[in-house]
Amino acid sequence: MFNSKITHTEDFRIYQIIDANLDRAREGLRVLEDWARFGLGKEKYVERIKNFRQILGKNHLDVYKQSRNHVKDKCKGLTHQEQINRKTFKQIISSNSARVQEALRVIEEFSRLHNSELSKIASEIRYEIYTLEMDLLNLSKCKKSEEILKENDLYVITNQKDNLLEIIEEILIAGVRIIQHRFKKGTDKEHLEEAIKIKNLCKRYNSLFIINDRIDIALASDADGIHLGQDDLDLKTARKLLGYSKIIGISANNEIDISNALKGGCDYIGIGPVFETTTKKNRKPIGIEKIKTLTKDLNIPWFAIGGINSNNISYLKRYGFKKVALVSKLMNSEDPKEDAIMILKELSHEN
Ligand code: TZP
Ligand code: MG
Repeated sequence: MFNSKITHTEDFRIYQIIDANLDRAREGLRVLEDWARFGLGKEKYVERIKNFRQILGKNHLDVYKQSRNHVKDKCKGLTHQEQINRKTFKQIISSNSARVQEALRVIEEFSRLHNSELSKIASEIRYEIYTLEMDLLNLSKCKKSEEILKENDLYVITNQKDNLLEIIEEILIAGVRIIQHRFKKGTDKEHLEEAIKIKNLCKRYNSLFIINDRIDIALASDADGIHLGQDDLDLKTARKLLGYSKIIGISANNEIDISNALKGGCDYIGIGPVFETTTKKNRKPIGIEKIKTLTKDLNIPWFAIGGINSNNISYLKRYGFKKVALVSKLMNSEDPKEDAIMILKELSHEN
């Protein structure tokens, strides 16, 4: 409750501190809110931050605002070099979260004696800002991966090869930006070692690095995401283990699997085999028409897979397929760079 009996100069200074810090906290929150809104498009976070701003707004009493006129602030307008150096969204999120947390801490301390309610509110919001900051940072990282997924139409999956790193570098040079590491034979140690090497290559070329099947290898190699089939660990468990900063892709070939993948919040879907494939010999193609029907209302990226090569891409494109994933065409290529360039060209052609 606000205790209005205190009215000497010292109290005006306290009110002024609270006034300045309420402004600081609300401004910092506004920066975070706008990032959640325009940068991430995350309504849930926008509402949460707006709610904090409104609570602080309601508690920004006139006595605090009026104190501005009573004591002159000699340090007004000072800017720290750090503020000028802030460039990345990560720096902006972190520094504004810190600004809000610090301001709330000051409010909490200075309002304790005359406005215990505000002190409590400041303390509660401050705690929430710690997790909010982590969420915004993780979501922002994910956003970058989401953009790569959205903007790139060729997804290349690896096979085990002696010269795999060379092949991968060639196709990265060609402009491929999504690589999935598929490792079926060998020890976990070999798996992780190879994953880390490919991850470092992908990082150099600003490309997404996805691990097939294995969440432990994805975590240990700090991959950008995981690709799971219907018999692998379920999406909910994967999300729990990987958090929101990682991409999760799902192989889904029927209405139910697609609907479950969407409900579970997967980031992209792989659908196939569209044609006969030697990479998964026992799988019958599901065909173009079926895939067209299944993907009619899909509003996340999806990749057709299975038996795709430079000869059938234009055919797929005529059916409205925009994104493809492939293994053998590039893994068994005599000239992976040249073939990757050809396929990328085919995919980018307007029909
Ligand atoms: N999932 C469905 S088909 C397939 C996978 C992993 C293999 C595709 O391989 P290829 O060599 O591009 O036909
Ligand atoms: Mg699998």
